[in-house]
Amino acid sequence: MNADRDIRYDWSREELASLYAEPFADLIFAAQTAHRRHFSANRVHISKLLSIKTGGCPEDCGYCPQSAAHEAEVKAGKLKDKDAVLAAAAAAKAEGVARFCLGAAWRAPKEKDLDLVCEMVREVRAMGLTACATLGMLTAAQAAKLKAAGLDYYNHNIDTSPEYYGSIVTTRSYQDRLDTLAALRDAGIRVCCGGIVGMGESEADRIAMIHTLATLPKHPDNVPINMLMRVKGTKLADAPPLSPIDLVRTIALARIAMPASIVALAAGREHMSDETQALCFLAGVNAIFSGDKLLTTANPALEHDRQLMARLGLTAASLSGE
Ligand code: SAM
Ligand code: DTB
Ligand code: SF4
Repeated sequence: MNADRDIRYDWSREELASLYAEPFADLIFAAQTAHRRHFSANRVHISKLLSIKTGGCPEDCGYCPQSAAHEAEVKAGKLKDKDAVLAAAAAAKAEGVARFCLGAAWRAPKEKDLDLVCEMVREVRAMGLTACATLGMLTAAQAAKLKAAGLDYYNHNIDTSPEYYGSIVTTRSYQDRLDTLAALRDAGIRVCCGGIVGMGESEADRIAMIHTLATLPKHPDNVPINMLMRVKGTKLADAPPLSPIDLVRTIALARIAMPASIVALAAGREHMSDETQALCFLAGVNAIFSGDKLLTTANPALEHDRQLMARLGLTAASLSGE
């Protein structure tokens, strides 16, 4: 059977809600079936993040320690220089990482800064790494510039449901996010787009978030699911913890609704048991970030991840993506 035949864009919220509510074993079985139709079941893509410009961001995203509206213990810095970025990329490559992602705490890049990032992207790719970036909102011309520099992926999350978005961010709209996603698609850059769970959202919000992603004109190539890292000083520092079972159900839903997309377990692994992570892999996760730091928050140590992958019989996808 042609594996692409099960890629659908006509999901309804009701249909996704009834999948989400299925008996756990049935939901996981459906997710595994979808996963195995499109991917090698035990292969995981490993990316590494580097914050190239940290803190002092003018946006007020309630979850983010880098927002200037928050009093989190993040020191604002300038754009890192190219040599420092390339040294970090070389170290990541030596650790077996295939994708290197440059993150900047900007609402949108300034032209001069974008040119510097384009130079970094060119050199990261020349090292044989897949290059990703997340720099905030982009115009069509900026997306085209990044494409010309060879950028493989751009991360831009919708974060949550359209209904809940305004309770989390007020300095930009859901439509702004969708507009940047359209600019990326038009430029031919692969899209990395997902969201965050554990922000006090309802089950309906989690389902609506997956629905939004699965009914975009094209499914994102990568879907990162972040468990909120609750950071002191941010608006969501005291958000009620989400049960890992709900995280796993959300992941399974993403896997079923977007079967050919890479689904990443992004932020939050630091506070998850090995068993929760094993369930996430079982539900269709096939990507993680490695290294003990994400952008500003903690992530499991490389050695711990290596052992966990070995215990689960998971292997890292190579630089060629196989
Ligand atoms: N400033 C750019 C933007 O917002 O698009 C790029 C960097 S931003 C830190 C990348 C993504 O990280 C956000 O869209 C959000 O989904 C995620 N993120 C930020 N803070 C987080 C936290 N405390 N816990 C989980 N995910 C978080
Ligand atoms: C994504 O969805 N998660 C990553 C990546 N894309 C850029 C970022 C997580 C950041 C977590 C908070 C921090 O470390 O500052
Ligand atoms: Fe700025 Fe991005 Fe953090 Fe929002 S998520 S405050 S845009 S760095």
